Amino acid sequence: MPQPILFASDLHLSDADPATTAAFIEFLQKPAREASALYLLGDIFEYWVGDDDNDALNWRIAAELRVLSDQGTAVFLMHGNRDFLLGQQFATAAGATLLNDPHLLDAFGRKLVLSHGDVLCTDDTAYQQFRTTVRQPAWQAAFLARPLAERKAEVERIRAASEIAKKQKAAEIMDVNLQAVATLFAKHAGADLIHGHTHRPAQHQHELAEDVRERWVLPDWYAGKGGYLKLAEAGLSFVGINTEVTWR
Ligand code: LP5
Ligand code: MN
Repeated sequence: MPQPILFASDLHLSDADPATTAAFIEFLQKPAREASALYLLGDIFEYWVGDDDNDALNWRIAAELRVLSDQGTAVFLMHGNRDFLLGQQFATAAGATLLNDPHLLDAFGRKLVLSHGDVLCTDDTAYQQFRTTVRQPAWQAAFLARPLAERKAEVERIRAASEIAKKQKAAEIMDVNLQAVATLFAKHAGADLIHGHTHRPAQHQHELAEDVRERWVLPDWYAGKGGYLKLAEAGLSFVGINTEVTWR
């Protein structure tokens, strides 16, 4: 039997939530070892200010991912809106491959588009403007050239501004825009979509002109609870971790 492929996102790992770090490490040491590949689709960390941040948690996670990849599970990392500065140094330490967003996967006879999901939230124009700025390579190089402590202080300011901004936004504008989803589907004939970011785990059907596509939304992990998607011969399914949340 071919080994399954697993997908998770939005772990938001930080020293402030040790239960989630423990749950994630248990996930890496158990179900992930039975998989041929693990796709982490962004926001693995609460935030990332550069690969030169020697915070113990960061390198503990790199080491755990390295053990996993060394024993035969291919590890793929996609950037999220909080850890888009994860670089090649971390990827190499983790034995992982960095992916572009979106990434097309062809496995078990089906096509899947993988994305963090933030790019699909096109109604959130303030966020998209922010994203366009901070995703520019020149801007990132200038940010990474600043001292580590300054970068951390800047991120704290942005997080605070983001929390205030989110309180003023209607819930709908922080979800994916259906036209943006349809446009992505149109570019990838016959593919279904897996994404995270919105923290609204569910399986949606999108009726397009020519066919019906599936959109699977990954859950966030918090206080030791989370979950992942498993792709195997039987199809896609959701597996909860320390949670009663179940959905097809
Ligand atoms: O992450 P989440 O789900 O809480 O909110 C996101 C959007 N917010 C963000 C910001 C991150 O949460 C925190 C920053 C991460 C660190 C990045 C590392 C280094 C970068 C260094 C940058 C100097 O992504 C939030 C969305 C929400 O998802 C739902 O989709 O709404 O977007 C915002 O709230 C953004 C605000 O609307 C506008 C921007 C406020 C910040 C302004 C600071 C100015 C700094 C100028 C730099 C260009
Ligand atoms: Mn996110």
